[in-house]
Amino acid sequence: MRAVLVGVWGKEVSKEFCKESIKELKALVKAVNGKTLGYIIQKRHNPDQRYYIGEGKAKEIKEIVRGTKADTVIFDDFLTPAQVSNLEKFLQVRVLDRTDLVLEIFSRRARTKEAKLQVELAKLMHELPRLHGKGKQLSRLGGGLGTRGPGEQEREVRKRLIKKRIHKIKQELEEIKRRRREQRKRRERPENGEKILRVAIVGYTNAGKSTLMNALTKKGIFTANMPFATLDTRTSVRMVYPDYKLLFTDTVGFIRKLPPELIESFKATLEEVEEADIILHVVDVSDEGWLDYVNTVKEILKELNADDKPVVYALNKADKLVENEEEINYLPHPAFIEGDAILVSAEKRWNLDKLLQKILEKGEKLKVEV
Ligand SMILES: Nc1nc2c(ncn2[C@@H]2O[C@H](COP(=O)(O)OP(=O)(O)OP(=O)(O)O)[C@@H](O)[C@H]2O)c(=O)[nH]1
Ligand SMILES: [Mg+2]
Repeated sequence: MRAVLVGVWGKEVSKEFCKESIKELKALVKAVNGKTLGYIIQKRHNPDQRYYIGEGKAKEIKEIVRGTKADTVIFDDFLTPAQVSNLEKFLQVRVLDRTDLVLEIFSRRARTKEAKLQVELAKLMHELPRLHGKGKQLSRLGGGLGTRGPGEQEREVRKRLIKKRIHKIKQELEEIKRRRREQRKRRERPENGEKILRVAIVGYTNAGKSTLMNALTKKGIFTANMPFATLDTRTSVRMVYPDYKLLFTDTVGFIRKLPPELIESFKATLEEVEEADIILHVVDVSDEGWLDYVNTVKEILKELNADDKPVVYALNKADKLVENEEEINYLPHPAFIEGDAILVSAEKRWNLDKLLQKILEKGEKLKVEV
């Protein structure tokens, strides 16, 4: 894939945010082994019905596509099916939006049966309304008013098939969810008076969640410098003192403008977040935009009904800011976080004891309140 990227800023989106978002889109392109040849951003208050961007900009993009020999143009937003087909006709190359790209990464990464089903569900849910849109349009192209356009019947058949498959997948996921719940119950049954604290590790993609989980529990979970390395929820145990059992769950990373179909499909996996006693929010503080990421994650937590849980922030990758563990103490503490944040390095295992201590403190408080 040789891609040109397109972003829009304006009333609600600042130029900086738009540029950050484009940078992230670049990482997503890389994750599917694609190459970004250039990008273009436009200030615009309302998306154009036909092209999303203005016609002048569309012409400019066409020039860039020709000059760079790009084969794909990727929009950093959600396009309507009509916009996609108008743009493809005009630009004469494939047009994708952010959702397409994220879905593609997810489908390449899915390994377990559950993840595969979730991704398939998201793709089908994404396709269904688009099938409809394209249908209408093609029949309009087909000419005569009221006549059925070419292929409409096939689309009807496809639509029925998709609906059936969606139903089937949902049933299967429901079954997996049920089994998972049972497993959880068994795992959480306390033995001889031990205390159990469920900690869900959440955060922006690539923040270091899995690395931290590995460092805390000595599990060998796959980590990588790319978005969405983790798609499966894994839980593992860390004993603290003889009688305190911490159950850590690693989760799929969050991202700005996460396609709603994906949140919906991954709800089963993210149920562990809803069930957790404490949220361990991992942040990559070596990234300039980390505060924006924190807010994105908070918003998604809200959607998962998990925004009222106690949160401990692990401000990760501190090793990129200072030379050694000692110096962490001299880093300014981010004021907005009110004392529940610990600077750590998951990779160098810096400050992990302090982090555990903080989690336990929160846990104790919970038990008192209950
Ligand atoms: N320098 C530094 N790099 C780190 C640290 N923790 C994680 N990383 C690196 O950051 C990258 C992402 O780490 P992961 O643990 O896979 O991140 P994640 O949050 O699980 O990401 P996804 O599962 O893709 O959402 C990897 O290349 C890690 O080696 C850290 O404390 N310091
Ligand atoms: Mg991970």
